[in-house]
Amino acid sequence: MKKRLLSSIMCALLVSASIAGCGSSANNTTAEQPKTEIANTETATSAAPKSDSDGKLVVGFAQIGQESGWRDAETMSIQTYAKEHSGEVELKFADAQQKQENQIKAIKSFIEQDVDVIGLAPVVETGWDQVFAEAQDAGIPIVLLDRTADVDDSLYATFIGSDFIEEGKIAAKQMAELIGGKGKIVEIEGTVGASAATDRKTGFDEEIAKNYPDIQIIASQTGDFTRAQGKEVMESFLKSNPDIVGVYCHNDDMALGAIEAIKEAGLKPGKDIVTVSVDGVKGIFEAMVAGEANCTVECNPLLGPLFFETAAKLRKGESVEKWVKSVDGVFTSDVAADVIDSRAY
Ligand code: GZL
Repeated sequence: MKKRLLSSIMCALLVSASIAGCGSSANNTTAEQPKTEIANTETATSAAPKSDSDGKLVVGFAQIGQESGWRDAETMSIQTYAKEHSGEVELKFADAQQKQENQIKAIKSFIEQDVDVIGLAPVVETGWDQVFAEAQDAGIPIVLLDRTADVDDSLYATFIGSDFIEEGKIAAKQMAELIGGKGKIVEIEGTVGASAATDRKTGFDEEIAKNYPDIQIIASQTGDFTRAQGKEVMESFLKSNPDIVGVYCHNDDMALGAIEAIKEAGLKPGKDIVTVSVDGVKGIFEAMVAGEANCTVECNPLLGPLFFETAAKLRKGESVEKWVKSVDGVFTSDVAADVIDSRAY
């Protein structure tokens, strides 16, 4: 930390004159992204710009992979923001291909490169203590994006993401309404150990158990948040359970796979078997317009601007909320045709 502080002071002295031109406050006000601002480095006297980054905010982001349309939308949001603000930010981006060890390697590399802030969408909740402590020892704050990690909250600066338990509860209420409060349903879960899967299951299952005694969840299995595995799991459910009236999927991509399986079994998705899922990606709106899906609980992936805004605050030494909660909506098939063209992802 001392090394960093000393080099930062030297660096600030050496480059303070040169950053006068490159600091700017930028409002990203394009329709599809929420309005946000990046810190103006001219006024960030306490900023510790890197000598090799011309005073820019240098961020390392360890992304999970490309498992779903939602994930691709989040990646686009992050990379687009960095590109549109290339005068103020430098993004080092790693795609971990769904492997925690690759995310850990990326974080270690970002520490070696002495970035200002590290961003991470933790593929699973556990196994982060050691590398988070290394980042803390190096004086580099960690921002968790869209999934949480099971560590002491002193080891990360903030979590930017949705309330997955609430998403699960909302999905349960929607499912109950769609099936008239009774019948046998199945559940296709996200990645084993991922906070988004664990909490969407908790929220849904507890709501059903507490308020809908005539609804039975007769099977529940992971589809790893992918369309292909969602289809495989639904095929197996259909083979062993002829009387399913609804399927709850932890994301839309698995629901789209389940819809394929329902159709190949000669049944009508959205009618014989209703679907409730989470994310709000374009594909599920298209399925709802076609009458093949019934409800999606939105989970906003366009977190790029908020992520960089938060990183800029942390670099300036400002404090941030421990949980910056996304605000999400709920969309049913009766409104899908009206809103599909305005969807940003
Ligand atoms: C939610 C995010 C989940 C999405 C999936 O914040 O972590 O991961 O719901 C994605 O589509 O794979």
